Amino acid sequence: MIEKARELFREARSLCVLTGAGVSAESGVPTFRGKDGLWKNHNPMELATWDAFTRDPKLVWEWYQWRRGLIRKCEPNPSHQAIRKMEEMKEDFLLITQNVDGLHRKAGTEKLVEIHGNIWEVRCVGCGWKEEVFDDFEVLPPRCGHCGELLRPNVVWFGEAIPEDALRRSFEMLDRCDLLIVAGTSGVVQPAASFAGYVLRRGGSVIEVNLEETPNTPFVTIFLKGKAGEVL
Ligand code: BJW
Ligand code: ZN
Repeated sequence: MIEKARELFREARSLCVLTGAGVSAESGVPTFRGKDGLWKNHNPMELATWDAFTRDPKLVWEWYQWRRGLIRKCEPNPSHQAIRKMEEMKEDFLLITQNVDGLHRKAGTEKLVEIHGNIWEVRCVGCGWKEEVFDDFEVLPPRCGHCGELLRPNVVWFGEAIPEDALRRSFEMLDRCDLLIVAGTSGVVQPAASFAGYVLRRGGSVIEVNLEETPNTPFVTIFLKGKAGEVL
């Protein structure tokens, strides 16, 4: 299997990589659907919504502040580094990540699209002002210095659209890549969950790397079971 995967990798002129929370797990970032996904008994799937934010912005911000504190201490792991090396090896390359932690950028990857946004960026729900903030907020929920409205993390919650530019850049690559490597994602959150099927239908190859099988597994060209940091 790994030999066949190597061959597909070598032959690919155009390489796309799609990552999910499993790729950051080895850096110490909790996954969403894993056993460590709960925070103070709250399900992340219920916190990552506009509804939760309007109901209780302080609670949602406490969750994000906790995650930001945790991620701040995390370093890229061998998965992030392997993907950066792949970028060096292939002239036509794009990383599509669902991760908001910024670890791929920290590892040096430049050709990347963060389709679910970035946890270090905040956006004003009133005037749309955006900025990167690395430090903790003293008062939660934080407010905009320009208009006084609530600031929110600049991430994509359930029911919200993926930013148009991110989706356009993703599909430009999904439309032309010879190989898509899908690593560390449970393959249940749309639209990323359909990228593997999309590439396969147009004749591209797909290698999936995961600790366990996912809804994508029956359809991929090669499934490599194992830790992303080792397999990649
Ligand atoms: C390892 C490992 C190791 C562990 N090595 N592996 C069609 C059908 C049904 C529903 C929908 C649909 N289209 C849209 C929807 C609704 C919804 C959706 O998909 N719901 C499903 C859950 C049913 N999608 C949306 O709402 C999306 N928006 C959208 O489609 O908009 C349409 C629209 C158009 C126009 C106008 C308006 C709307 C948006 C989805 C946003 C997702 N947001 C989150 C939060 C981001 C912010 C934050 O971080 O706080 O994104 S939810 C969460 O899930 C996060 C993740 O990026 C995402 C995916 O999770 P991921 O990465 O797969 O992690 P896990 O934990 O699930 O899996 C980890 C995997 O790693 C596991 O498989 C492990 O085995 C593995 N693993 N360690 C290798 N060491
Ligand atoms: Zn504002």
